[in-house]
Amino acid sequence: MEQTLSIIKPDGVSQGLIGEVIKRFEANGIRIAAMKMLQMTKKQAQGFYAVHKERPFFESLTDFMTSGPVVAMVLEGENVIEKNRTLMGATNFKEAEEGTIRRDFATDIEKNVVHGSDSPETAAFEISYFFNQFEIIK
Ligand code: RTP
Ligand code: MG
Repeated sequence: MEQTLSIIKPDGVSQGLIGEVIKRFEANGIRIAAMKMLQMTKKQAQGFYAVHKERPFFESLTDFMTSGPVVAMVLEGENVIEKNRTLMGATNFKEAEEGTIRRDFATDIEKNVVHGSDSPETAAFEISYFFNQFEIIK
């Protein structure tokens, strides 16, 4: 079964959206296989978003992602990488479909509530970045 990494970003946690986001995952047949709350260090955020290190928003993004606690989850289900991306909506909430998490709750292109892996390769890297094999429930 496919797995992906989801993160409820600091703005999602501070807006009180942990339950709302998890409710949407479960209502759509996605299983939570692992979950933890943590506050990332700057180094941890830089490593996580290393693919974006040349982007103009890298500094701001890594500051934002370390600004408060996040909830990291391993999601499991059929086609879950794409399914999660669909539930999240477009990066820019103004372009996101109605009924998506970002359209409903994002406040800014950066403060867009959730992260989701975008391919099987990034999912494998991102899951192992936060979870070891004993923390992922079969
Ligand atoms: P994510 O990685 O967080 O799931 O989001 P994504 O794939 O939809 O977007 P991506 O291009 O990977 O960008 C990562 C995060 O960086 C912030 N961002 N800011 N200021 C900007 O123009 C800008 N562009 C992206 C967002 O928080 C985005 O989710
Ligand atoms: Mg991305």
